[in-house]
Amino acid sequence: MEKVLDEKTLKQDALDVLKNNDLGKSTKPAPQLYPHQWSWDSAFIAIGLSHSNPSRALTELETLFDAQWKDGRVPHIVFNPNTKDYFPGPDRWNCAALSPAAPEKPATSGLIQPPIHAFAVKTVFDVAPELKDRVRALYPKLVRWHKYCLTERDPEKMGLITIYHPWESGTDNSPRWDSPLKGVKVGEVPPYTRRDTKHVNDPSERPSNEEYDRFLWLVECLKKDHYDDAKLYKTYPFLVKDALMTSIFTLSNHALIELAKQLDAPKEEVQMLEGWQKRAVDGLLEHSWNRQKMLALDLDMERGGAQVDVSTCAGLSPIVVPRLPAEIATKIKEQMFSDKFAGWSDLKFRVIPSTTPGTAGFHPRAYWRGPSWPVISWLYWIGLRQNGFEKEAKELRQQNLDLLEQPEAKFGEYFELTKGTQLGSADQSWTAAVALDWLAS
Ligand code: 9WN
Repeated sequence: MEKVLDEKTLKQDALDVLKNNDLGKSTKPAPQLYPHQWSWDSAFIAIGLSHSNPSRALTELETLFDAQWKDGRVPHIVFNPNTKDYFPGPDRWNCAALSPAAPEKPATSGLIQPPIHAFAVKTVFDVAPELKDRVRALYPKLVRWHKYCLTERDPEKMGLITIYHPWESGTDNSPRWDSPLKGVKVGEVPPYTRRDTKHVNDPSERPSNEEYDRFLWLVECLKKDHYDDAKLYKTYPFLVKDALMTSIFTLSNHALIELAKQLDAPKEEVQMLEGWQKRAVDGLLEHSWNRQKMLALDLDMERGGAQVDVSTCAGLSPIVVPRLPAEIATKIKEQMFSDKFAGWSDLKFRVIPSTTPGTAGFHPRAYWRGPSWPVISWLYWIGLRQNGFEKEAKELRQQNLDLLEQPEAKFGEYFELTKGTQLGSADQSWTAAVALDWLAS
């Protein structure tokens, strides 16, 4: 067996990945597959960079928030004008022409991704209090972002964030979306050429052409309604309350409340943030948490808010909810290390599968349908520690580091479960970033 990398080498390699993917004021998620700035990737990247260069870490988020829309949404992609090698690019989204809320420049997509940014800003601020003025300047933008999530994306006031597209979830091809997507009748999609499949070893690790047609049809529907939330809510064919997105919101919103206090924000504003926190936590526990399955499930709003019954890593997401009731935290921890997830007997490393092996929609190599994403293990490592499960957190960290220390792991985007083989892109920024945070902890 080939010798594994030592931690010092792993750290240097991780720093090199981030340096090579650095676009100046933001970082691309991967050298070729993802050549622009992605929203939640940048938050993880900032956390990874916080240990070596907190100022650059904050720049990452400042650049992202410079592209914030007037309605508060933070776009899932901010386009890098120096590359054309990505589809769908700025012309296909056409946001500035279609929506008065979109910035003229930079060009962005019209979707969102999980709001982990306030948590990242707080992480950077904790290690670099001297950045207070810059954090103060970002703070109101974070408040507007959270407001967007819990108003425009939750007109029912259920406390759960609605997504319009699997790309918003960050877990694009998860079986979570199979049933809601079935209800979408695909119309005429303008012609296009995929570029993503040429940047991976095996195109079957990426979504299929049929799935891509569906994704692009949804983009056409968003454009027809000018990315206007009120209109979309009436006519749009894919409205799903996302459990993972909402759990992440509570983690981040809790950090935002702490930031508000540190920055002496007005009392009423702190109370408003606390109100959102309560609403989101209650929403998750009342509507999404399924006691029998011991998983948080998404709600399909096109089917009267029915829970989508699948077993994926998103189901474990309430572990990141601050002040989660101990009884639920224990159930999630047990579930996480059961044979459905990190305790599955065929795993080479005891990391968290994106979908429970053998269940509906599972595929050992396909996108979000089985393989493990280190970034998800990292998120749940945070959650385990937050709930006092130190032993399990330590073990999860070590197993992920063992996986990443294989010389052929190369900071993969995701990994096959039984052999630990690297899949998707190599040199993925957020994988390097979470490795840096694990190594620093
Ligand atoms: C579409 C960049 C992004 C991540 C997502 C991941 C993947 C894009 C894609 O890559 O999504 O946004 O083309 O598959 O699913 O979580 O932010 O790393």
